[in-house]
Amino acid sequence: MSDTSFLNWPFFDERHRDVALAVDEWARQNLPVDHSDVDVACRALVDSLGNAGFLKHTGSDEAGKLDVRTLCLVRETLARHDPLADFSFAMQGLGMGAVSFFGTHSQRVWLEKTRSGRAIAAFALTEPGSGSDVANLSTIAERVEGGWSLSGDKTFISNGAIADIFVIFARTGEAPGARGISAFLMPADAHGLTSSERIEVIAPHPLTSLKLDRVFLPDSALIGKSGEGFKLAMAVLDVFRPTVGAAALGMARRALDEALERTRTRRIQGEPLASLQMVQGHIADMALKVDAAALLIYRAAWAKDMGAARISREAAMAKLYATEAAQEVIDMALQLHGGDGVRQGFTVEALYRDVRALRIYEGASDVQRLVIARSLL
Ligand code: COS
Repeated sequence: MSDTSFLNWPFFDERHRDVALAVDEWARQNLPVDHSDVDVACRALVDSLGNAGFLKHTGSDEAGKLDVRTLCLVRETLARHDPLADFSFAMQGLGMGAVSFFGTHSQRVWLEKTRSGRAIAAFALTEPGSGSDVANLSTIAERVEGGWSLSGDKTFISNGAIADIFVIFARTGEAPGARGISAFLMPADAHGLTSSERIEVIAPHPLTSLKLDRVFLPDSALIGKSGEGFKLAMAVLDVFRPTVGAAALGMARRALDEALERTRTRRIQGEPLASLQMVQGHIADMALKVDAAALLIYRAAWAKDMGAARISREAAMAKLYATEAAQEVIDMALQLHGGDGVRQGFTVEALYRDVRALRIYEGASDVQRLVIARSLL
């Protein structure tokens, strides 16, 4: 196992240490899984993570509690062993985040299913014409008798083809821009909803576009108040952005472990690579980035768990720093592997591909800079 001394930091209680060790033990026995068919792999991962009891941490319990430190610890541990397992875990949380925080009693029935692995969740926000610019999304939800009729296109929807339930954002038009958007709970079998295009990416996972053609959703599908969907989306992202940082941290820890192993065993001029001071300098920089990322991530998670109303700045700092630092740590680990670093079948080669999207999804790095700067200005 990687260095676990960080678990003694004052951010954590005994239950956090227990969960981190339990997930690591489970991951050693069950991961990595076969990625040759990612849809099959993700369905199986949701099933096995549910059976192991870990998915309960992805949503709030009956008392409304969701522990962000636990979410982060599970994500970093899974990502260290198999980034696809982290993806399957994380999507249950992000997908159902709005229901966790703002769902009605009847909407929470879905949460029970996603927290046990009996249903797969997805978060449908991004559109072909609006990625970072959420306030200008154009999927329309029109008022009809007994509910709403939704039409439009969504894209880059993780779990798009395999989800049972979506939280979807659409324009209800109370006001222009951010103040005219609402959130809805939409089952995958809703009439008029199709998964329109498969999107193949640098590190494959079940990613598709969605088409909505007059999809009827009843009044009971509205999450929170109409017109407040933008704030709701941002509140959910505030909680999940530190967890993206945690996934990046798990990948960076793994890369550091791989670099340590490589430089201790690979010999140059009769000595281990690690005996070179220049290599030691790189190792030191990697370890520094790992710890700095962890401090920002668990500061944000701890602040939320302690009851902070809003952690936008802390969350943005955690996501921005941890994902950028992980990219650098993994790049250096790859470099220290020489030619083997770019060979398929080597862990660092896969990590190099796996980490890249994290600097883009759930708010690209420049969006995080914007959030941080606005909080200061
Ligand atoms: N929590 C609660 N309310 C928030 C909020 C948050 N974190 N962030 C913004 N708001 C509120 C603002 O206070 C403002 O409210 P008022 O109209 O009452 O003043 C409203 O929401 C609009 O905010 P703002 O003017 O900052 O919106 P912008 O259009 O400028 O957007 C960014 C801000 C770019 C930060 C936002 O669109 C964003 O995060 N984009 C990235 C989206 C993303 O992560 N996509 C990935 C999807 S999942 S892969």
